[in-house]
Amino acid sequence: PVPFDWKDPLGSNNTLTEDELAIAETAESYCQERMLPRVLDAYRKEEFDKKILEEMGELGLLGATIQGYGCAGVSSVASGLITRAVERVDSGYRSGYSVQSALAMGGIEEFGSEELKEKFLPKMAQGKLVGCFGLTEPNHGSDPGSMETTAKPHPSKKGYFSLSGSKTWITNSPIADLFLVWAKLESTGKIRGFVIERDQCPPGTLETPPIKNKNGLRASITGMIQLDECPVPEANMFPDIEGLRGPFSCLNSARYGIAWGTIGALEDCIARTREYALERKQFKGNPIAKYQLVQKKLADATTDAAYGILAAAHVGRLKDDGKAAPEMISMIKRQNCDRALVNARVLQEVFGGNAVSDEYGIGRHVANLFVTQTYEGQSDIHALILGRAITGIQAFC
Ligand code: TGC
Ligand code: FAD
Repeated sequence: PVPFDWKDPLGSNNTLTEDELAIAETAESYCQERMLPRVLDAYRKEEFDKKILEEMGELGLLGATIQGYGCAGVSSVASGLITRAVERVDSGYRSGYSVQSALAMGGIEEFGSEELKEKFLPKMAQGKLVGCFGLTEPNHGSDPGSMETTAKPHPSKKGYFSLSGSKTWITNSPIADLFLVWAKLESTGKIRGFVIERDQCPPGTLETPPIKNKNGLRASITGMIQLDECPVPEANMFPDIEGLRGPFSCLNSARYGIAWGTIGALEDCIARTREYALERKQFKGNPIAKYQLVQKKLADATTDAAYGILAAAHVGRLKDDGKAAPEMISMIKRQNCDRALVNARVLQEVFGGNAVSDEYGIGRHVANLFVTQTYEGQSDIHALILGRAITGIQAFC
């Protein structure tokens, strides 16, 4: 019989191409050798090292699905494998990476003018320009359609818009060079996308204070975007997209990535728990891995991880064929985030008191996975998106 591999229980690696396996190998080696040694300190100090994006850029891992502009042009499955490798280390590193690649670069690539793409994408691919994505506001999270940030013609600068409003909980904002901000055009009331360049903003028109003392995702930097009559060139508005379809199209790619990434975090929890359970002895010198209740926890988690990867890979193939409905992405984002969080919380029990020490890594994953279940559409919101698609009736309000 074919031997069972607990690290790849349903043989998902057999469905990958040679190129995808090579990209996964590059990403896994980088993440384990260069990222993992930094994460505990970064998490304790609540610091994100910007150099990480430059290092990933050197390896061709940023904006990897984009064709041209210095990007690798790989498959959606390959980009999922990168995301899984990064989040195996930490969801916060994956956040910084996803916002750069899927939300900021992805948005510019999908909706930006040729001029914007040529100006920004090559430097973003090298990690030399850091991007962020501003949709959420203090009063509007799950319901971004009610946003209050506005854009109107600038009163004194011809050819410029003036943007005012606040975005909050924005990954990368305190260190970003570029801000993809969604705002309502005052003349039409329609949502439009704007690229704001930090170094072009007069003093006092753009502030990006960090949000400190988070109890999850501490290796990622999060902040606000405060705009006070910020002048933005008309050429920096996305020309042909209006309404929520703009930000939600970017979110399709980022949510797809989270479906892969959270399983990477769960796989790390499984590996750590297995190792601990084989070493820790209780009752007559038995390793706790010998006990049935501990084995069940590992069996449940490993099963959910294996199903999660196959579903993400399947949707990735459909995405590249233009056959992935947004609701499929809602389904895998919700399911993989929820199952990763539930299983990580259960596996944490296997560490006993040691679960409380950050040296064991499991508590960090649990705290991070709560955030992944919340951002890019909280799980209940994705349930309602699915409910609407199943019944034809929307239940949001
Ligand atoms: P609704 O009527 O559903 O749709 C409005 C327009 O948008 C279109 N649309 C989509 N287009 C492409 N892809 C999708 N997934 C789409 N979903 C909707 C839709 O066709 C329509 O287009 P049009 O042309 O007819 O106007 O809008 P609604 O206001 O009823 O929305 C409801 C709801 C709940 C689905 C939506 O607001 C929602 O998804 N809320 C969740 C908010 C969210 O996900 N925020 C994410 C912020 S970014 C973030 O968290 C980044 S964290 C990253 C990190 O650190 O890793
Ligand atoms: P709310 O919308 O207030 O929801 C609170 C609760 O109410 C949730 O459980 C929700 O499911 C529930 N709820 C709301 N409406 C309904 C309803 N109709 N029916 C049933 N239940 C409902 N945003 C960005 O734009 N860019 C970023 O880079 C970004 N990064 C983030 C990083 C971190 C660390 C965090 C924590 C958040 C980030 N976010 C970002 C914001 C994130 O997308 C929002 O937090 C999320 O969309 C939820 O919005 P909210 O926090 O306002 O919660």
